[in-house]
Amino acid sequence: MPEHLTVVQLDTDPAEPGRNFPVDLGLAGALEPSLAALAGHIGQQVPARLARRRTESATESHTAEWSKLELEALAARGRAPLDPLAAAHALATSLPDDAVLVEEAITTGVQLRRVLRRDRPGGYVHTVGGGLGWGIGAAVGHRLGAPDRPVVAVLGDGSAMFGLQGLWSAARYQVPVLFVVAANGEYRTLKDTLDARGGRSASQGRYVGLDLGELDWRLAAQFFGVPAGRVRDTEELGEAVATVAALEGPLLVEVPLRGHR
Ligand SMILES: Cc1ncc(C[n+]2csc(CCOP(=O)(O)OP(=O)(O)O)c2C)c(N)n1
Repeated sequence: MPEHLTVVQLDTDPAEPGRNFPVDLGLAGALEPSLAALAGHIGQQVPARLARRRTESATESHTAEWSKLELEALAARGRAPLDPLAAAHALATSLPDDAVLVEEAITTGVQLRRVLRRDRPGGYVHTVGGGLGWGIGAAVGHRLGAPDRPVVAVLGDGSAMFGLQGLWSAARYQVPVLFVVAANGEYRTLKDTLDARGGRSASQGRYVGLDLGELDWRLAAQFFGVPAGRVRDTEELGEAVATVAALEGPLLVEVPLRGHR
């Protein structure tokens, strides 16, 4: 969050504003009438022409940023191991409109949030806490609870190992979920964090205990009875995601990704 911004949090629960992140002003109230009241109030503060100009300029800069990002992602498409932004873009742009994306993808999740259009309520599932291991189970639960919407779970390979047993439930109850494992073979975010701190790991290029090594996710899926494949390029990833609605049971797709170096 840029420092000069004033953060106002509106929530139906008065205990929520400021609970997880600091805010300048907390408001409690039902969202729809509160937003309508705020819009009326702000409408009187800002002249209509100025408001229109600001909206237009924000729209323009957003559109320009979006086009630049999209070009960057498209230029990075190619064969496995995939570029994380290209993979995130292929995934985000192939998702059916009504799909639910359960995202426990850590550094790939950062790229996904840059390119994902989140305009459908309930279409993006994440946690506020940082504990790993919820993603596979949450995806299975989501699909069981709301069977009308296709579910794609995107999981870091490290994260997937914290709740791998959820694949047993997916297989046992034949839950149609597409599990996409972002396989960079490492805990990339922890390496990135060490880089940001500028200590000995970064200067020596030595990251103790943060490599997962060669893991074959097709075999992990097979162990539980979940069919699986490995994508060879960005296009195959897009195809797997685009056809998620046709699944009749679980499917796991391993996506070899470029990692920290
Ligand atoms: C239960 C639990 N154990 C350990 C951690 C610490 N942790 C945070 S991110 C992370 C690595 C995630 O790796 P991966 O899912 O492969 O994503 P990547 O960083 O490579 O994108 C770990 C171990 C945690 N958040 N929760």
